[in-house]
Amino acid sequence: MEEQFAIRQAEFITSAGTEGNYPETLPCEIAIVGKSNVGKSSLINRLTNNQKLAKTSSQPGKTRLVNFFLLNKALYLVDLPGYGFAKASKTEQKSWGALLDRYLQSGRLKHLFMLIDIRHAPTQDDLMMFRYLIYYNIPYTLIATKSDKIAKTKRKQEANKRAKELGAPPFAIPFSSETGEGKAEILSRIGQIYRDCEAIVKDSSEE
Ligand SMILES: Nc1nc2c(ncn2[C@@H]2O[C@H](COP(=O)(O)OP(=O)(O)O)[C@@H](O)[C@H]2O)c(=O)[nH]1
Ligand SMILES: [Mg+2]
Repeated sequence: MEEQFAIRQAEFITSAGTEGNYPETLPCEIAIVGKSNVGKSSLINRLTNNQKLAKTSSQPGKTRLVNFFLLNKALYLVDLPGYGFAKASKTEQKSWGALLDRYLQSGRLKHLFMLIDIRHAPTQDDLMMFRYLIYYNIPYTLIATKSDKIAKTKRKQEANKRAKELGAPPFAIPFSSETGEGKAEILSRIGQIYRDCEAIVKDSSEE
């Protein structure tokens, strides 16, 4: 495993809406997408060991803004609004699409963590989201959430199956915000991404 990104400090910076009021850019920004209730906010809290950092909810569709969290004053972790909440109106769905488009096309993000539920086949929205990120060539890592809900012996296999059903190479990291399973693997992924971001900055400053 690659060296882990050790999170020493984490803070909420700001929420942005469709007007694109994002904070000043940093060389490294990783965003998190997935349907509402899949566990995006819980993942942020587990990674940062702060249960209060990102608001979690058992009521789907509560986060309608792009939330920026700063790690070690060096890297942004971005909580994107969830998709696929059944009760959302057409207008709400449209504004969600506009928000996501605007963010993904801002050129800020270096990597996307796409979260899928380890227990269920991807939804139509998951499939659409995945096609979108392939279309825009966005580097991504798949994370299969709520792994504590299935038997330990099946986790790897089910996570990979979810990835395959999405149309991706058959690999997803099983993760549980309840037990912390997969946390080390995600932190090494962040470490790797962070070092890549730094290398890009170094290259361009030497030109
Ligand atoms: N058992 C279990 N529940 C989880 C896990 N992650 C999230 N949840 C629960 O799922 C619900 C939605 O989580 P949240 O992080 O708010 O999802 P978000 O809408 O994607 O940000 C909450 O009730 C969480 O407690 C997990 O890994 N295991
Ligand atoms: Mg959330």
